[in-house]
Amino acid sequence: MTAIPTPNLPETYDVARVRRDFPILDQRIHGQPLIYLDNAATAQKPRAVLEAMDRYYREANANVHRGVHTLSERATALYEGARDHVQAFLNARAREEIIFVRGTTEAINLVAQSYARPRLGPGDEILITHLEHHSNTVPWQMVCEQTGAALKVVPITPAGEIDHAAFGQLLGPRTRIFAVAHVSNALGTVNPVAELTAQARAAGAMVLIDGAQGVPHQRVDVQALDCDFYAFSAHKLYGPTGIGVLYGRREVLEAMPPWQGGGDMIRTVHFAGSTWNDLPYKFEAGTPAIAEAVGLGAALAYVESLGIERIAAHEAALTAYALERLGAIPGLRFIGTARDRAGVVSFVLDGVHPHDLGTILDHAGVAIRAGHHCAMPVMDFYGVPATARASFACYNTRGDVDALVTALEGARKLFGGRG
Ligand code: 7TS
Repeated sequence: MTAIPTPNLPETYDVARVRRDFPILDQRIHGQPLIYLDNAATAQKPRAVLEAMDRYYREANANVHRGVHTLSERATALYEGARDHVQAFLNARAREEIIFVRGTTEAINLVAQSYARPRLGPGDEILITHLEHHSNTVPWQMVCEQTGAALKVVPITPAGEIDHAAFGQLLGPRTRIFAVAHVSNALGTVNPVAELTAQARAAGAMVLIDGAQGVPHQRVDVQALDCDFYAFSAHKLYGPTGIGVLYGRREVLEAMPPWQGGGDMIRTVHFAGSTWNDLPYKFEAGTPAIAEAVGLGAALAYVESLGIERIAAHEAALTAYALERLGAIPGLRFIGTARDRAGVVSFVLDGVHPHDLGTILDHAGVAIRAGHHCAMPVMDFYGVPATARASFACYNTRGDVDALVTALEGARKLFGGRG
């Protein structure tokens, strides 16, 4: 197994130095310096990732696991090296537990179709929560439709936290799967996933954690969490789009049938029948996203070089500053006020539709997301059609927050806001 290199951690977090690693940040939008605050949608990529992918295509491009020629061996070593890297990053027991997929969405669909669909039937329940992204809702709705199982939803409190008492009541002998976000992308709530997992597993349920917003912002140890599945996307973790990871407990993955059929996932193919390859290849049909895996490996090395704990501390300080400064804007209401939160701040501004806000801010060079954030049930809960959302990454600064506040003040004046 390739160990993650011991990072040479700087004494203090030098955000100016970090910013220089991200070439895209050095540009103007509508004549203003780019302030990128849409990191929950996708994070920007450091030079190390861009160069690793470029180098792969220049020096090693070939298909994996098939050729005996040098380039194929190189490509295979790089692709499998990335898997080792992910294993170390998540502290999984074995490399076979790391399945490369297209992203969080595909990971959850894989579990829904390969784990849940063959096992569930009428009388069984799948438990999710009210703050899930659509990708941790719709695949379960589909599998309920296919199997006759029922979807149950744990309510949230007005602050946007999981209602723990209701969770305890909804969890029961019928609960076969509990699927929960590590961090809500719409509210920023950090869910107490270790505690929830322990409770769900004690009740006999399998646990899937949607880590799309978890992995970029805190250390994740799947053995400590003791979950059955953990899913994330590389592109929110400074890596490329088109690749993500499904971690699965080995014995659970062993017992699951393949999801997609094709090359690489088989051992033998005859018209009378086929047999399946070992883990993890059983779940990786077809030519995988090789350059993207290399990019993911480089992204993990980059994150480790900064230190995920340092990134988390930087983002926490920035979030506290943003809450203080945004909180002082008249007519601004936060959507989601959980005690434990990641670097996501959702809000609405009196008299200004979030979409208009997004456009006005863009003209000031400030990129935020405005919309339902693929979490329509969360919008329903708060009775809003959409929110504006600023989300932070390792390269954001207090100056970025100040620019956001200035742009919001401008928008408020434009729409005749008083205060
Ligand atoms: N789960 C959560 C919690 C997410 O935030 C997202 C993407 C997904 C799953 C799906 O990830 P994908 O990489 O498979 O698309 N969230 C967002 C967002 O907040 N804005 O754009 C995408």
